[in-house]
Amino acid sequence: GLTYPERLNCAAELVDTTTVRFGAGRPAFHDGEGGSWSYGELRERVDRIAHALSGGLGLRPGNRVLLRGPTSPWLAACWLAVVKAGGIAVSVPPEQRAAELAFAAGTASCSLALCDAGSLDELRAAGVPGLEIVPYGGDGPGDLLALAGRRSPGPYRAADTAADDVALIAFTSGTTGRPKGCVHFHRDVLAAADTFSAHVLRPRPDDVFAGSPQLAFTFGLGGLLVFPLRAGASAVLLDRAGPQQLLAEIGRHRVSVLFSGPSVYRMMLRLLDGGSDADLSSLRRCVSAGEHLPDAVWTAWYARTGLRLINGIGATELLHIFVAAADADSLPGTTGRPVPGWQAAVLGPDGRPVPDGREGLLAVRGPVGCRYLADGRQTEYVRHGWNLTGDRYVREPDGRFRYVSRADDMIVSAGHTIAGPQVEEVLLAHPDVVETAVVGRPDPVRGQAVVAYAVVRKGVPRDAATAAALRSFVRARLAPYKSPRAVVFVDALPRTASGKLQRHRLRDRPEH
Ligand code: 3SK
Repeated sequence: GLTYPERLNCAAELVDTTTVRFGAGRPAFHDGEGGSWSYGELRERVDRIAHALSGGLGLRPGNRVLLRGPTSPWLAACWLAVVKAGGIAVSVPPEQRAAELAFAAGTASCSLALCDAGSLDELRAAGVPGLEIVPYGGDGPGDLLALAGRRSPGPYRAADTAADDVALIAFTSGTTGRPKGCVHFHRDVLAAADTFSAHVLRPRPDDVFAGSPQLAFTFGLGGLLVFPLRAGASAVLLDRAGPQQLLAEIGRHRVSVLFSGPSVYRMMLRLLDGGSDADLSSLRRCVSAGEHLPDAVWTAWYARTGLRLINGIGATELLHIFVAAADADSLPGTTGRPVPGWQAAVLGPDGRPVPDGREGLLAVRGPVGCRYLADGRQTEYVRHGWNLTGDRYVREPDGRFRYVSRADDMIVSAGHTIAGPQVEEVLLAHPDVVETAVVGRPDPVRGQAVVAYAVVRKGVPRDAATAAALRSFVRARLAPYKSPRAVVFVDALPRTASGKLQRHRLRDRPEH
């Protein structure tokens, strides 16, 4: 098992220990505008901000600090400074609006907010009583960096935190219902790096990390901050990079480790098929998580790059990835095996493991646990010492775990149980389909009817003939009862800020 000293500050480990171990001159961050920070510069800036926080701003260990801004080296430095000073980082994505900010800041009892200048109005509009709002990144009066001064008051001594003191509160992006705050300790942050990253990614100090997830999500926090810094590597920190920008930055920075989700890989593939001359020769590790990876994306990425996508499933509740596949284990149709340090099982309705080959609920346990911030849904997520992720899986006889669906994505139609994602997978193999979501619509005869929402390629008629063609495409490949009774053409699918499909919004649609 992983053991950490009783007193541990994860930010000090990530910045100070790494700087001493690998050298202050090595690159830590690159931004999207040609700027780079060395580890020495990162350390000096983190310390300067930490001095300002615990000096002029009166931050005390245990205080919660809201962080809102585009992913950038300065946002990363603020996160590290808050945690180094013993504060608790509560990151929210820059897309969140006043009501969502008020919910996060209120639920997490934040007393201070650090934000980019562009976030000021929205944060003020949130009207959170007692919340001091301090911008960073400019140099005006009241700005964090002006408070921090141009010259360092010297090294900052990290707060003497315990390994199981809280370092961060991360909100689930909420594919359904109200977001939940997930509480994580200093040791959890390092455990994510020392399990998934150390054993599956196996990063090297000369690696350059980049990706599409934002630092506000734990997927991005791990992939773009914690994992590179733990390994002495560097990261390209980009503001909401889309597929086009990502392709360009991979070549520009010689990115070797890429973090993204299936839909961004799919969009990058489309650009590459459309003649993009992006240079991907530096890539050696490509991680896909956040959503189920369709086989077609795995196969096309392999054909295009010769790289096996590292498929993974993680959760905000458990900080990062706990089941994954890399190298020879990475094949289409499997999420892989428990990451070393983690255990996984598939449980039946009685809470006991089902035989291999049978479907059930994925249950995992390991060095990081789910601790919701004052939310009764804790007892649904944690049962009998297992964390129940809400995904249906099969464990194959060879020990690999195969994704079936989200537990609430099952459609029960005329006595048949149908996994929406299985139908989606087939539709995605049709050349006219760009994106799709398959859900159950209440039906007086069948209980539920299978309905496909589809985004089709530009120029393809959104008419009855195309719908019929898609339905027969599915019928030719799956049992006929799985074929959609209706196909609804849409411009885009509803997604959370982190890109996860919100099937419940389709189920709730009026025309449904
Ligand atoms: O959704 C996921 O698969 C995930 C992966 C890593 C970290 C966080 C999340 C939610």
